[in-house]
Amino acid sequence: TVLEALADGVLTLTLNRPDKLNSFNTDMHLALRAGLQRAHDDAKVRAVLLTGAGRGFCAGQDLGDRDPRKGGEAVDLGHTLETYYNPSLRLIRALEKPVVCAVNGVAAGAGANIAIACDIVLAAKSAKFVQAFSKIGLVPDAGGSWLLTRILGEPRAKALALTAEPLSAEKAAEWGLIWKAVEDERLMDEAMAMAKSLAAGPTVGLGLTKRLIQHAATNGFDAQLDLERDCQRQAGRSADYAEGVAAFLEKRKPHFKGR
Ligand code: LHQ
Repeated sequence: TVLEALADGVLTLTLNRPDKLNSFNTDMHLALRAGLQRAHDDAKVRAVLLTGAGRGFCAGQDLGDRDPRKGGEAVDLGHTLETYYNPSLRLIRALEKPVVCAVNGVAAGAGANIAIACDIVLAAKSAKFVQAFSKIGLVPDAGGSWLLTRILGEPRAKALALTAEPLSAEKAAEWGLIWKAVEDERLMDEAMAMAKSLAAGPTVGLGLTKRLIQHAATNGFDAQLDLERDCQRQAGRSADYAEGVAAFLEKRKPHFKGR
């Protein structure tokens, strides 16, 4: 249910239930989590590219799998979040390597919010983002209530979540919810080029940069200055920093090793 491919330091994870618009069932949750865990554990992985197979990116929860009429596990959605969604969201945010998301088609419900939890989001111009939750009596999850509000502010976050109106890729880019909207046929090439370039970068410094920017949302200025000091100390001890400076002074391209 999730295809994994590692090439040039990029671990590509492709959500793969195309006939269900890659909506999540238990298998796909476990497969995504395993892929993200591999990204943490395997030093050969220096960037992740997340995308979907077929015409959609991800339609959120497979509603057939969480039909309250069936009873049992389907009824406690808090359990579903804690057991299946939240671990993956935490892995994406905690991974100290860049995660690029190529939103190839509709991203709805938790699918939209998993996309925007990634570090750099590119979307096909035909893709749209739908906070579908309110249509079925649910609330935004998968980090969406936090991310949307941080990124867009209350007025836009509330309107999107309360109305479930689809947001086009171009509008999402204009609003700063994603990095950019690209022509459909260019999406995968651009996203892969971005992921490869990040994978060839100074992984330690990039990971610490991600950590810093994520902490800025909740730190005060003084705490953030302290965190910058600590992260810069760590980055300054990386082999890639030595290589970056040497390459600059020798007027050549750096060859980063990710350490
Ligand atoms: C689907 C789905 C789907 C099953 C399309 N499930 N089959 C967390 C905790 C626990 C439980 C609840 O949820 C959550 C978080 C969530 O994510 S809640 C939000 C769940 N997602 C939705 O409510 C979105 C439902 N889908 C839609 O609104 C539309 O399908 C969208 C806007 C995504 C796409 O519309 P279209 O492009 O018109 O495609 P379609 O509706 O024709 O869908 C294609 C097929 O995919 C279709 O199956 P069929 O057999 O008729 O071809 C759909 O039934 C199926 N599908 N989403 N979530």
